[in-house]
Amino acid sequence: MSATRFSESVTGGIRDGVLVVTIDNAPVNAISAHVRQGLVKALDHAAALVMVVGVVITGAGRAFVGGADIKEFGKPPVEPTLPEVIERIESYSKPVVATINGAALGGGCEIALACHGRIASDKATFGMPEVKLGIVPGAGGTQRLPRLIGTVAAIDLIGSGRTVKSGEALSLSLVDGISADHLDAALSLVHDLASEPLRRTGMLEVPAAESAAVDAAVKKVLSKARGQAAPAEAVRLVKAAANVDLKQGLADERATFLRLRDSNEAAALRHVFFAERQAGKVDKLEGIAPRKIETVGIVGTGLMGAGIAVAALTAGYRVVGIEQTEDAAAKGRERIAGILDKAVQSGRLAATARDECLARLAVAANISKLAAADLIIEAVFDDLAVKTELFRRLDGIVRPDAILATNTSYLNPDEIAAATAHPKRVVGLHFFSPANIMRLVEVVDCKATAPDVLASALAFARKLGKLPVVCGVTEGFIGNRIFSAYRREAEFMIEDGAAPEQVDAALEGYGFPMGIFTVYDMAGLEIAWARRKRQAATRDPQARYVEIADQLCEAGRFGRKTGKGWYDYASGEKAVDPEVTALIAAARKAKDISPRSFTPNEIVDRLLRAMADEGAALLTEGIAARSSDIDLVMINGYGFPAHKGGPMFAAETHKDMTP
Ligand code: 3H9
Repeated sequence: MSATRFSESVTGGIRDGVLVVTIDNAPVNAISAHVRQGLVKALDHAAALVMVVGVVITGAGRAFVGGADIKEFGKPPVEPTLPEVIERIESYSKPVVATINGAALGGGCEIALACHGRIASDKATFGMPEVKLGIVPGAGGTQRLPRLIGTVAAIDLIGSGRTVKSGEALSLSLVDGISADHLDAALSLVHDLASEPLRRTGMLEVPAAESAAVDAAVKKVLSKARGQAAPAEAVRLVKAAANVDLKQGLADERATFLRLRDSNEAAALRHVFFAERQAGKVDKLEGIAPRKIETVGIVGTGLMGAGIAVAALTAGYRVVGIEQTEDAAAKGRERIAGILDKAVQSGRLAATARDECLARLAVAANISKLAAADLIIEAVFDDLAVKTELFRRLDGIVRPDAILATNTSYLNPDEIAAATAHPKRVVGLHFFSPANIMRLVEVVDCKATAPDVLASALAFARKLGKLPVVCGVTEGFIGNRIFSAYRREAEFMIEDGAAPEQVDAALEGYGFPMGIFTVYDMAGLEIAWARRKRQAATRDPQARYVEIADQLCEAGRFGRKTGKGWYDYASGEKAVDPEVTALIAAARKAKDISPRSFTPNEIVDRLLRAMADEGAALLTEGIAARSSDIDLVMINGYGFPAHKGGPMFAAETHKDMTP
């Protein structure tokens, strides 16, 4: 098969009378201008050759086509546009079959939809993740997908942006077949199709759907939208496909795509997309190989340790859990098995995978079992004496090349490292609870951490499927330091006249799933109280200090678990408590503060500024390497709405500083 080059990224060769067109635009075959130009040239070429019966389109490498080139968004348009290319494919006089060898996402899926047949490999995945970028599909996806798989399934896929594997794609009728020899299967499909009228997706009727099922699918999508525009627009367009002709539906889709593409929301989500791909990249680690990690020791199998164990087991590691007594070890094993069982019940894990995980797990009361571990993570009580004592003991037990990680939230990991004979092998791995679910891990580069230890910690976190963000040593690392500044500012506003429920409502209106005082009650007030008491002696006496949270704790109001905190939970529901209102009023009076009113905009604006200012300090101090890392920490650890881009993005662009 001699190859013809149609553009820098598109080549073709004739096989069995079919032009096999390959898109090769590493790393993900995004549809850059030269891909679009190459595809049109390839179609022109095949149209002119009488001996060619049809065309197969496939991708080089691991992806079929990863979607439109997101880097082109915001730049002047270059002809031909993707809708033009797709229209050309759909109306082509000879059969065009997509051979989907890997990810067919966004515009990649739209190309496949416009073809006259689709054959998937068993590694193929399909999705329309546009809503995750704050946009809707812009090359016919909202109009063609419902014609092929029905309105309800199309609302689910486009509204959620989720990706499906080839098996599910086949059961949805998104593809015509799955084959290990997908290219051969596609060639034979072209020959079959050549003898019959072509099935053009855009010409199909949208199958009738029950309105109750459509309403339920819409409700599900909108319940997760948290104030974002794109999911509602996507759902509207998919529903319209059943009622308007293709041309009108495509025009509406295109106009919506272009409007959303230029919105603040889309800019914020693009920022998050690229921020995630930057995270964990460290210049000084260029060329440094991570150490091999196969067995992970976890000291402490409480809530946090068990969550970490589950994350490590499901990523394929062997895990050795350590407890102080046989009884505690048995309970730890039960806790880990319980989390795995829940994952099976909710369909996130296959029962066979759970059994494999349990076969790789040992929980013992004998710390010497850690001699086999390549990485040891401590998840014991957050107390300096406890942790330093443990690390000192580990020196005599673990292998000389084993890595020691601390999961402390607030203690100084340099002090923990100093307790060992080899501080170079110590690193921080700050997981968020529940550790098997939360994506964020702050990877703490301590004073003495060796580069290959840091590289190993990053590689480990990535293998767990986590989002690792590197940070230096500071009280509370990136997230808790910003959270403290955020909480301090919220308490200032309470003292000045805002009510906790007003602050929470303003934050929820901005897109946080929960306001800060509700979060505070969920987490419990006592840990921060204990820390404030520890810090009392060194606190700047001139700095403003709000006593209200201390007074709530003194009154035994530790949050949800004690039935009351900033709110009252006696009825089972969160309710404003007149006792708290009175306590706040008394605190204001004691300081001669006349309460003033706050608008939701002012509340959000002040909280965003407090976060961004603390973030700027973290950058100046070299604790965070880039402001986008700070955004990721707040989005993935503290509920900051991704569609606002994170506090630093909101501050830098001056967008959405008021909602
Ligand atoms: C769309 O299609 C709109 C259409 O409806 C309408 C148009 C008219 N563009 O994730 P990775 C880069 S919207 C440009 O680590 P993986 C990425 O930045 C698009 N660049 O790889 C990174 O660069 P670097 C809808 C892209 O193997 C490198 O590729 N499509 C794009 O873990 C590797 O990325 C999507 O939203 C892109 N589209 O995962 C799909 N995609 O090395 C987005 C990636 O410099 N992409 N890059 O840091 C993905 O979900 C994953 O990249 C994918 C591969 C699953 C494909």
